[in-house]
Amino acid sequence: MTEFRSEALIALGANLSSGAGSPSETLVQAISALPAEGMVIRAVSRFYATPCFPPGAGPDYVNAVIKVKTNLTPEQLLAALHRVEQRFGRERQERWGMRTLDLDLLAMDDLVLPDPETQSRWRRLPAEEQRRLVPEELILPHPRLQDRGFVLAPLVDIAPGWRHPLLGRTAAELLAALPAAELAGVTPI
Ligand code: PH2
Ligand code: MG
Ligand code: MG
Repeated sequence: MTEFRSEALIALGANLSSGAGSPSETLVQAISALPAEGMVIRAVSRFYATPCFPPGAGPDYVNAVIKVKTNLTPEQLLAALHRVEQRFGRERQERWGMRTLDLDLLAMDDLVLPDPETQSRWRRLPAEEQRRLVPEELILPHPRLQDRGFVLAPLVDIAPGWRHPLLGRTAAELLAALPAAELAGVTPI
């Protein structure tokens, strides 16, 4: 079979060296580990050096976004991403904001999970609650996708026409709507 059921967008980030090497080397090796987990890589963005968010919480990141095809369900895909994170991860993460590898599922087809009301509630969460609250269930699209230059800049490299299923805006439109400060220092490597 050459037909895959779904297309997924995945954000990659790292700001600490791993067993694979520098953050960029970790991202390259993490991408090459995905086919064995049931994903076919369809597109890879440029790699970006990005200032850590929130400022001061750790070293700068390297960020990228990829597009994959898969027959995995969203939950299976998330579990596969967690396995790859663990393979490149450290035993402990002492501080929030520092990580050897972060793989975030941004979106899968035009799925909204668990339902539009819940996705919208997480998307509209006030900034101070975003620091404290972590959803226990998978929320799609990723609730912070529209806010982050380090996600939207690489996303627009590979999927400028991807449309947010609830906001109705494309990735390119979301990037254009970002405050300039969100893109300060977001630089292709
Ligand atoms: N990820 C975080 C926290 N802060 N900052 C940047 N620049 N890039 C990230 O990927 C990132 C972050 C938590 O996942
Ligand atoms: Mg993340
Ligand atoms: Mg994550």
